[in-house]
Amino acid sequence: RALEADIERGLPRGEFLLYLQPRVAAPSGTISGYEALLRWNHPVRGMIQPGDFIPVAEVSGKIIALGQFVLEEACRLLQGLEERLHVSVNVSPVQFRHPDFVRDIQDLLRRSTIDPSRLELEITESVLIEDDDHATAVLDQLKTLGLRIALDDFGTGYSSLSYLSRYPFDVIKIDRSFVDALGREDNATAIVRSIIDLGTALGLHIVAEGVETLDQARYLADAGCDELQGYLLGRPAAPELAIRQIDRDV
Ligand code: G
Ligand code: G
Ligand code: MN
Ligand code: NA
Repeated sequence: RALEADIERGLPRGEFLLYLQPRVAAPSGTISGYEALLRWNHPVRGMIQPGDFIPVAEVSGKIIALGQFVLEEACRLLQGLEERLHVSVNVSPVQFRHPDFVRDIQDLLRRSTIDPSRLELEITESVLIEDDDHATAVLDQLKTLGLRIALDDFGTGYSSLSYLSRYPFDVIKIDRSFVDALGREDNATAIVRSIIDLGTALGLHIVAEGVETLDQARYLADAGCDELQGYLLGRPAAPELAIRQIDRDV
């Protein structure tokens, strides 16, 4: 595949970069951190979204080098950010299952001066389905290193609830489909409220994704959501632009 060879050539040439999307505390609206979202500034095709190259990178194994780049870049960005701010990165299932995953993160943290708790790994349920004992061991080791672990796209998988009790998550990110349905579908408010109550009862930090309207933000803040993320609060942007964005009221 041409795209596959392009990834290999583009990585050392600096064609990949992290965009940052703000996460804000609810209800204050103060920026608490950012989600890192990978972009590819391809010399011929222009800016390519991750949905168009991550699947190729996963099949070809290039996701390992890309994922390592993302983690290193996130640590580098964290060095330049205020110490109260965190950065979350998305971890591919292929990356998560690679035998060197934990060791590479350990090496990275040893080379860096950041507090590991400022780095959050977002994993989806697809990471956990395959092989429980391995996933449990990896998550336990990551926790021991001091990282925070988020369950991304919460509520979209098959057994979200059993995962919550089985694995040591710190954060759940409510999938944007639920946020989008707020005020439009009858059951949406009940579902969102139940997720927040359940997560809170389990001592988890609750983040809502895909917040686009002030009504959604107010509802989520009232229901006890800890952090909000979405176009209302800020779009993914190049780091130098994203970190210039100011806190806003919700
Ligand atoms: O950035 P966007 O706005 O288009 O992201 C689309 C999808 O790509 C999301 O599911 C997101 O989790 C995923 N994604 C974005 N950046 C990364 C990354 O650095 N690594 C992995 N594995 N997935 C990413
Ligand atoms: O799968 P994950 O949750 O990592 O995906 C993040 C994706 O969600 C990115 O593609 C990002 O651009 C997108 N995103 C972030 N905020 C919003 C939003 O408010 N609305 C919509 N539709 N997408 C969003
Ligand atoms: Mn994510
Ligand atoms: Na998500």
